[in-house]
Amino acid sequence: MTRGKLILIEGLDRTGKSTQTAKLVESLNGEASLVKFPDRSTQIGGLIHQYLTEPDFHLPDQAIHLLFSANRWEVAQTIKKTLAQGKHVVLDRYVYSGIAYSAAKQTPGMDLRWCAQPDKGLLKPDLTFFLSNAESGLRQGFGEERYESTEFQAKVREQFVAIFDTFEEAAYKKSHIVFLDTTNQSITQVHELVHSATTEFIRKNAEIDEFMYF
Ligand code: NYM
Ligand code: MG
Repeated sequence: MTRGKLILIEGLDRTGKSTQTAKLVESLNGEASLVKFPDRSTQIGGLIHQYLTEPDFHLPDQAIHLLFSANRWEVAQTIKKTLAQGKHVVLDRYVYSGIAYSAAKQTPGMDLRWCAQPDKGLLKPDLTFFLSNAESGLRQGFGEERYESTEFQAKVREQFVAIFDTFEEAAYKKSHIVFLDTTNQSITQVHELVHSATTEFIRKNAEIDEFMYF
């Protein structure tokens, strides 16, 4: 039996990641499980949730960055076990969000390389979708959490571009990345694109059995 595939949906806030990851898992008919980052249900996730939702909850940029990474390490073994059992894992955000949101703060010393370091050794996705939507800032609820301002999202977008354009290629073996602009597309249309690209990828890469790491 070959291992399951690690499939990631990334993007800025309110671009439809949670909807699309849930629909993808459902459409894979029990062959996949969903993992969302941050996982707010753990102790570390609880601190992250407080940081995101309580303006008076202060943490140094370095500390919250390491907590987001620790939150991934908490479930790293579970993800690997699931894949080893032949089941796919669909991720709602992962390492790239970790790097992009922290680097966007432009805190002295926290460049892409620094931000990428704590996630070194985590499993690398086989297939990544990057969702963008010109109207994401208009979605309901936008602005409720830290980082949800049009200004900051523009900075995060720049960091995502830098990661996928140059840094990713230089630092690691490149994984498959699909860029999807979902502006003016319905949930169903986006889902059909994501689903068909995923099933085709799984079919074409069925024999790939070695794990890839950041
Ligand atoms: N976020 C998410 C980070 O800053 N670093 C990370 O490593 C991860 C996984 O958390 N604005 C930020 C991006 C989001 C926020 O995520 C909450 P979501 O998907 O909106 O619940
Ligand atoms: Mg959000």
